[in-house]
Amino acid sequence: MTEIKGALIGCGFFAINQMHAWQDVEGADIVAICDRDPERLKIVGDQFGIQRRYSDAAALFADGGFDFVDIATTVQSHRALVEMAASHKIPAICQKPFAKTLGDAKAMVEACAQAGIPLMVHENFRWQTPIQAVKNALQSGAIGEPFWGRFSFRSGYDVFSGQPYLAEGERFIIEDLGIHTLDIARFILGDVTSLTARTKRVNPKIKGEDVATILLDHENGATSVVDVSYASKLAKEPFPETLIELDGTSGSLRLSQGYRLEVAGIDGVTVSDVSPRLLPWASRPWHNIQESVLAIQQHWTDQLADHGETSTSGADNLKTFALVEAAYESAASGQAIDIGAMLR
Ligand code: NAD
Ligand code: 89V
Repeated sequence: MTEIKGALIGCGFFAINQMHAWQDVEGADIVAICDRDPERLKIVGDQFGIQRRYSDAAALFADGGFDFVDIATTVQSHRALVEMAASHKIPAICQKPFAKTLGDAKAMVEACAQAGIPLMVHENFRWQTPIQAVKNALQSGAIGEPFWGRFSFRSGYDVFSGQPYLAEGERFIIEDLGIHTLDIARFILGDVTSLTARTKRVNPKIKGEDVATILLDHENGATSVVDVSYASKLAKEPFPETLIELDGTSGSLRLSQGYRLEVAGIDGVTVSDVSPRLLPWASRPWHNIQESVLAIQQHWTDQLADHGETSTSGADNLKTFALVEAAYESAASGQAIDIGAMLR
């Protein structure tokens, strides 16, 4: 099989997972890396044996020699780098959060559409083994038509030691973590028509909100709650598990801590272990996220080879990103937000 060649921009904390996953992906290889920080460039270049190293993305694109770019920088540079990829007609993966504003995100989707290149947002949480298991159980019809859901991520894990910038932004949990949980809610129950949110900051050492409770109305008539917290001190730390409750016309489903999936439906009650694999390069408790990084990057590679649309394309992710913007707007105004109006 001919390997598709990629270049990765941004050799920071999370890029290590992406580089490990690229080594495992069938059909793709990273041939060049770029970071404006020489120390990060050296660490990642040496660890993964990449000789082509750039401190400037413009120079990387000018030299070319790759079929896609994986943008693993933080949000500030996403729009400029995606537009640079579009101007060179290079298919692009962009980390979440996709952009700083919905306006920027729409412009990035438009730039890639004009250039005729695929764009995928690295929205990996829906690719987690337990989330895929919930989706499959629902699609099997076991619980009938879902009318209510809860998507919950409550933790006291110290995310700031690995990602210190998370303590510094005006916005925190919805933009960084809730974005994944909102995407899972869309993935499981479908698109959203309106949203109401309330937020809080409990940890006095950080700038943004660390607790959010969001009520969603889905197009199919279901109602769901997305609740996220980094201020919850629990008896057993669940990081980074998303817990799910779904009630349907013929039964119910519960994804609970420890990757336990219970389905009570037309065929009785089944309980299964939907734990992720511990990949050789992964470490607990991150292995759930790390396995999903491999899954989404394999999906990108397969779709690029087959000229198919990715599950979390830029266009798809606008509908998740709109929920993030709407949640902040609703928390500030106290009002419900019409999502359709934001996307028009
Ligand atoms: P980081 O700050 O550790 O790394 C970012 C790197 O990008 C840095 O080394 C920086 O020097 C480099 N960089 C920034 N702008 C650049 C530019 N214009 N050109 C070249 N290099 C540039 O950040 P991180 O924690 O690795 O996070 C990166 C992104 O990954 C964020 O958007 C974050 O939200 C996301 N993330 C996703 C997950 C997930 O599960 N999907 C988990 C953690 C982080
Ligand atoms: O997925 C993320 O973006 C991470 C974390 C799971 C720690 O919130 O920042």
